[in-house]
Amino acid sequence: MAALANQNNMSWATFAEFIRDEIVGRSSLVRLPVASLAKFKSISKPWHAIISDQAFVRAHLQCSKQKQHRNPPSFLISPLVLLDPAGSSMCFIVTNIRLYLWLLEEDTKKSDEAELLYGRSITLTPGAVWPAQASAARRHYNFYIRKVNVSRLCRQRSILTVNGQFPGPTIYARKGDVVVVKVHNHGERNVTIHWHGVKQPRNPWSDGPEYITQCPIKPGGSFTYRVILSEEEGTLWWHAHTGFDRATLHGAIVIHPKQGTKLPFFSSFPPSPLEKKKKKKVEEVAPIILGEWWRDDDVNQLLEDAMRTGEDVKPADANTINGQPGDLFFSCSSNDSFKVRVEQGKTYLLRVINAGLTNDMFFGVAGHRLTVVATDARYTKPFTVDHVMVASGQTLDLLLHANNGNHHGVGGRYYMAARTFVTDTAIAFNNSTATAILEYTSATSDDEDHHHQVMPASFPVNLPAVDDMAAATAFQARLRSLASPVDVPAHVDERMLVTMAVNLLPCAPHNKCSGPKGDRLAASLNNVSFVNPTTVDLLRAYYYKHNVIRGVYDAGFPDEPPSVFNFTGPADQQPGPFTARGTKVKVLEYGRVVEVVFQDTAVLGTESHPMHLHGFSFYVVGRGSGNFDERKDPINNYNLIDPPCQNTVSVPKGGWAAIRFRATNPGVWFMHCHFDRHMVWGMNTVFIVKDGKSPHQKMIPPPHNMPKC
Ligand SMILES: [Cu+2]
Repeated sequence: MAALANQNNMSWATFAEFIRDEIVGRSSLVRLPVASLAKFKSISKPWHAIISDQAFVRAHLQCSKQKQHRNPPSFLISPLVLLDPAGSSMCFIVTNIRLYLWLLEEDTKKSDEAELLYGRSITLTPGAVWPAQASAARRHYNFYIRKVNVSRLCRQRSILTVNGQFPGPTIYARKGDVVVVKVHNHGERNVTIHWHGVKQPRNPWSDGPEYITQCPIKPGGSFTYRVILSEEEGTLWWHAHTGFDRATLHGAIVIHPKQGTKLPFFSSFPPSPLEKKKKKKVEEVAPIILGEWWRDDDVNQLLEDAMRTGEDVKPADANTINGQPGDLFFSCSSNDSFKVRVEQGKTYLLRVINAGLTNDMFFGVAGHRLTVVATDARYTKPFTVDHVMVASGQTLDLLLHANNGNHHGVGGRYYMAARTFVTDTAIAFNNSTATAILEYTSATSDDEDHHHQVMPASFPVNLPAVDDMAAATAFQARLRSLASPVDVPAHVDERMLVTMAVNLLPCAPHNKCSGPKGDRLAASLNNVSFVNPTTVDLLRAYYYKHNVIRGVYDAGFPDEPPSVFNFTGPADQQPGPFTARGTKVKVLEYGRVVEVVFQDTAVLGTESHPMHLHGFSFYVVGRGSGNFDERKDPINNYNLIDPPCQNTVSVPKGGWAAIRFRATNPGVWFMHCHFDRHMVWGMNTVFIVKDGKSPHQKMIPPPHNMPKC
């Protein structure tokens, strides 16, 4: 292996040998070491093939025994990874392999059976027999997007779902797995799916935001996403990245530790000496997804209305926990409340995800404290609280010790509650609290319902008020990475100060707008209100260098705001509310260390913003109120020892937050406010991270079936 990795030019024969050594004798499928394959360049005549670009190898396997009866196992090997188009695991043991070299032309990549330009086959028999070996698994899911009717808040509505489920199916995987998800669009509109918080190393092709990394999947079409897990462990989620579709198209991604490794936390805090010796088991329950519900409206209709009129988007009517508003405010939903059943004495892992479109949320459980152990699929130093604040897009892993059952540990009932946290109460907002039920059962009791009916649930007494910023700030300030010190970069190559504002755009001539002062609401970063391209996605434009001819984007996203003002000062010190549109991106050389300071402004009013970056997790090295002071704040208010590692940072209202990351993931990566109405108004930009010099620092080639615009 080492010998191959040092070889820049590898002959077809050497390559074939290498593949055989990797595959034959193993349980398929196996992931090939990326670095060595990327270096394969055959220049031996007559096969002028450069594997690192547009070539694929099709492999036909012979098996000792097939796992499923299908056609003879066959799959494509891209230069870097194995693709499994059939969507099934194949052999118990590979006994033989036949390889074909395929060269694909860009324009022929419409179907699996692209034109064979050059071909050569070779059959390899095992030189030795290896035992079947566990490696990173490949997991397969099929997502069928379709509408179903559901009833909430006494109304029936038709909503978009994955596989008829709301929330959608949970993806289960282990750290380092590859999850292959074929999305079939059986709906009536374009759709894409994003794997929120998954780094997708060198693979922006499967990231998902519409017109950023792909053209949407049209009705009747399908696309296979390859979700490459790497450093993530804990809870992430997936959601649609088209319009407001994610209101109902979302679900959890649960990433367990690798086989043989354990969760790094204890089942009670502080841990008993016995526990320190032997970690106790933590029970899993269904992920807890917080969302929002509009009683009478199709969310995409609301979006269209808002885009037409320039007005704000109508707030949701209710918050939800796993799709249910609960029974606190909404009597007609009371029988459908989501329930978590627990047994006295056990410790439960609650995976809380805020999938809300417009709201951050407070979450708490009556009669129980919660121990935070992870956020955004990264472990934290454990700390115990009465309630948490989870910003839109963020996840929290919480331990709940079930020590409060009544009647010999059976029959206690407690509300779990999710309340809106809002920072600008001058704007109309959804002032509601969703509830679910935590109830104690006995493992042996067959009389559970009796207990549940007689016990009224109690409400979490300490849940903060809807606008309790102090509670939210105090909670976020306690997040720290589990390790100390972490590998936060000490030296910064690129500093960016990025102001965030809600703005206005002038109403187009002959239009009638009903936003503030007869104009349209908009939003911006550094006074650029981002617009998606419409005829091609940015990734394609960048990769195929279409930008030179077609001017799809402008590489001039500014490193600082166009003017310096008292960003968070009184209204009379703010610049005019108008902004300008542009598709401006920031281009980064591979490996640069970037620091972004997000600075809220009071242009049309201060507000907190959950800023989400695709393709990276970043360290949140500082947060503060008022205007960022570049001389004092890095010294006084930064944590470079154990800052939390997140993919979504809650930038405080009227304040700032600083993040750092290394640009070691080549690709095209969206960065945006996770409040969807701010995103569609333009509070976004894109990082293009260029390829590095060595093969494993380059983007992998596109799959052959990218949807076309
Ligand atoms: Cu925002």
